Amino acid sequence: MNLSILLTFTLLYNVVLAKIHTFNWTTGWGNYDVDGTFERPVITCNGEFPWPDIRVAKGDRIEIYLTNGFTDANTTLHAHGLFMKGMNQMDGPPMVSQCPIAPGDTFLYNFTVDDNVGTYWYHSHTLGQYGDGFKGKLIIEDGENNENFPYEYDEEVSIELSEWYHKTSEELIPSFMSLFNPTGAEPIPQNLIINNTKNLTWDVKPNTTYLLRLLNTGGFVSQYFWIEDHNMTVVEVDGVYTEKNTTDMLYITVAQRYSVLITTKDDTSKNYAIMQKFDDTMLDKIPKELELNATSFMTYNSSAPKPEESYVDSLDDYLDDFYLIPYDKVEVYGEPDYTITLDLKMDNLISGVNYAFFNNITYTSPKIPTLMTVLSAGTDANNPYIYGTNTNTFVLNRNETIDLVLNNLDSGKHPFHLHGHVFQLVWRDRPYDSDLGEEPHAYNETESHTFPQYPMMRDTVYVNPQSNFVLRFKSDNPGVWYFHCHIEWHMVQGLTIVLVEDPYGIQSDPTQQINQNGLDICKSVGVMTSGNAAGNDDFFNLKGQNVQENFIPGGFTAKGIVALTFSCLAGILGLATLAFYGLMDIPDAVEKVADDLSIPLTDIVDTSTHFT
Ligand SMILES: *[C@@H]1O[C@H](CO)[C@@H](O)[C@H](O)[C@H]1NC(C)=O
Ligand SMILES: *[C@@H]1O[C@H](CO)[C@@H](O)[C@H](O)[C@H]1NC(C)=O
Ligand SMILES: *[C@@H]1O[C@H](CO)[C@@H](O)[C@H](O)[C@H]1NC(C)=O
Ligand SMILES: *[C@@H]1O[C@H](CO)[C@@H](O)[C@H](O)[C@H]1NC(C)=O
Ligand SMILES: *[C@@H]1O[C@H](CO)[C@@H](O)[C@H](O)[C@H]1NC(C)=O
Ligand SMILES: *[C@@H]1O[C@H](CO)[C@@H](O)[C@H](O)[C@H]1NC(C)=O
Ligand SMILES: *[C@@H]1O[C@H](CO)[C@@H](O)[C@H](O)[C@H]1NC(C)=O
Ligand SMILES: *[C@@H]1O[C@H](CO)[C@@H](O)[C@H](O)[C@H]1NC(C)=O
Ligand SMILES: *[C@@H]1O[C@H](CO)[C@@H](O)[C@H](O)[C@H]1NC(C)=O
Ligand SMILES: *[C@@H]1O[C@H](CO)[C@@H](O)[C@H](O)[C@H]1NC(C)=O
Ligand SMILES: *[C@@H]1O[C@H](CO)[C@@H](O)[C@H](O)[C@H]1NC(C)=O
Ligand SMILES: *[C@@H]1O[C@H](CO)[C@@H](O)[C@H](O)[C@H]1NC(C)=O
Ligand SMILES: [Cu+2]
Repeated sequence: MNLSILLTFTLLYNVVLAKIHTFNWTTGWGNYDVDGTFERPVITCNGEFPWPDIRVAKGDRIEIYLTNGFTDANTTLHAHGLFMKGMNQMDGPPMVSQCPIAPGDTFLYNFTVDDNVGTYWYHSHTLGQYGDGFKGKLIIEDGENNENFPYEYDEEVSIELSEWYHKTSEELIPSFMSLFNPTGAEPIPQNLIINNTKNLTWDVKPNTTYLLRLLNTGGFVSQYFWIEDHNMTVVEVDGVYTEKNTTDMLYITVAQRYSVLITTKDDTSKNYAIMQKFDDTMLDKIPKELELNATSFMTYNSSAPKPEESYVDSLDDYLDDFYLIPYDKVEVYGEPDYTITLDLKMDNLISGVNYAFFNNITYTSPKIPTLMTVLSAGTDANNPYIYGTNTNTFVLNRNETIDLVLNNLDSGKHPFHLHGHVFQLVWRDRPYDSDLGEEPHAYNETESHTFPQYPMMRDTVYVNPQSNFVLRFKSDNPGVWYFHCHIEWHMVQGLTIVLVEDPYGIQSDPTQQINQNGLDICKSVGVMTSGNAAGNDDFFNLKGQNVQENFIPGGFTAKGIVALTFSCLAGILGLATLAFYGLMDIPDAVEKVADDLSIPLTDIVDTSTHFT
């Protein structure tokens, strides 16, 4: 066989094997009782809930026609963890790589899965929508029937974990981002769910090794996960195969995935508890009625009794993912060419609303999707200024080693996700506890640190309270990529940066030009498709750009300004107007504000005048 015949044969062979998976989805609303205690509106797919799984093999093409069936909200879809090489416009975040899809419009997400295998998910990237149910699993087989998976197993099964609210995001966001919530306390979920239900039964066969794919598709709280009297051997995290590591408990932040091997017992006389537990340190308040754990059932024998809940001695003994080793043993990349340092904090702006900041900037969407600014800016595309001064946009050169140093000045844990990449977690510091008088600990770049030889790689990782981590990755994927906290509440508060990676590489790639469908949805939603962050053709004129509110002026404390703004508002507008703006929807709103701020009620407002 000569070379050209061989090549033709190989090409044909590939064409035959690579499948196209087409989905035609319309969003909508329907009423469902997900947790068995309360019926509420959820986001449906073609009128149904939950959303379907996607299962493809590496190399396949996915085509999703997504029609916005809402009457009053935009939407978009993101395939979480997929690299989207050369296909940045299919990544999903609105005003980053595409325009929002307006009601009635259809956008075709058309991409091949070239470089990813393993456990992923898709979800709306429009604020709050995935918490309302717009999400599903996306499993990528490594070869036909997953034949290239590096470990042996008999059966495969997936389990999706999440928290669940009884109110919709539409109801929760206005009271969360309000004067009535000056500490930025996140809404408390009502339940833990599993596979979009509770009390799940997993029927298992004895003497069988299962590949169990676990996904936390929640929008807020991390979960501990364990199965009574069964070990789990981790073999994949976020699409990266690992050396085996056996544990009896996992800690899974929102957006993370773990694949584990579980070998069942050869005795079918007894059933076992599958346990989920909230990381309650992430909850500002723990209401008495909130059940912090949920029990499901690993069932060997349906006529044997259901198990009781299973306890663990300590929640501290979960597998620390820092120590996992990628199966491919990728060595720690060399010294960085470029380092981005981010200081995270939460604070109030002048309106009294609590926001999240990186380096004092709360992400404020540009007027033009950043990818379209890249494509229209010519040689100016490598100047971060044109992307706006309120978007935290960093420009990365092609094929460099990048360090992302994150200093968490906040007392909460945050799970961070980078689009378009997996990164090496080269450093993660321990938690620092303000209750023990410890100050937030920033990463000291001049100190010498020892990094693992084969750092763990994944796409979502948590930072400890008042602590820091260092992520290292290669800028080998030209595109505009979000890096953000995956707690949806913190996204709403602006905890995001944007990486413009190899802008000239984006410009010169024919497949990276915005397609007609992409241009059409912009036109429909009234967004221009060229210009700088302000929509100006003079790229160095940012007049008219979107910016955050002012900081609280010196001399005032956050508490003081909140109290002042609150009493002014109440005084000027009166109670009826506040109610009109939906600000009074929270029961005992004033008491709550006073309590959150630990100040007397009378410091906020003369209650006898305004609130009787
Ligand atoms: C998708 O479904 C809608 C409604 O059933 C139909 O009108 C449309 O033609 C379908 N589109 C494709 C590409 O199949
Ligand atoms: C789960 O079990 C509890 C207690 O028996 C019950 O109240 C609830 O409705 C069940 N939930 C579902 C979704 O089956
Ligand atoms: C949809 O997006 C456009 C463009 O950003 C915006 O002007 C409009 O307010 C959005 N619509 C809704 C309902 O949020
Ligand atoms: C999806 O993209 C591929 C590659 O650009 C193209 O060949 C194919 O026609 C597209 N699919 C549809 C339905 O437009
Ligand atoms: C969880 O749901 C998926 C469908 O999304 C299903 O394939 C799987 O079997 C379910 N897991 C269990 C343990 O029932
Ligand atoms: C789990 O693994 C540990 C350590 O390898 C072992 O001591 C223990 O017996 C195992 N437990 C079960 C239920 O297999
Ligand atoms: C499990 O396998 C062992 C050894 O291979 C065998 O002795 C036992 O009977 C099997 N148990 C069941 C329940 O099939
Ligand atoms: C589960 O939560 C309940 C109530 O919140 C508590 O009484 C029980 O001890 C918890 N069980 C476990 C295993 O943590
Ligand atoms: C497994 O994880 C533990 C930390 O939980 C770590 O100490 C150990 O080195 C890891 N082993 C392997 C082989 O990854
Ligand atoms: C943020 O603002 C504070 C207070 O004004 C200042 O001390 C700090 O240097 C600023 N941080 C950055 C990264 O600009
Ligand atoms: C960048 O790196 C990729 C992957 O290592 C390589 O294929 C590509 O040729 C490199 N590009 C340049 C301009 O060095
Ligand atoms: C950082 O480390 C260097 C070298 O050990 C030390 O001199 C310096 O004081 C440290 N800086 C801080 C802020 O701790
Ligand atoms: Cu966060």
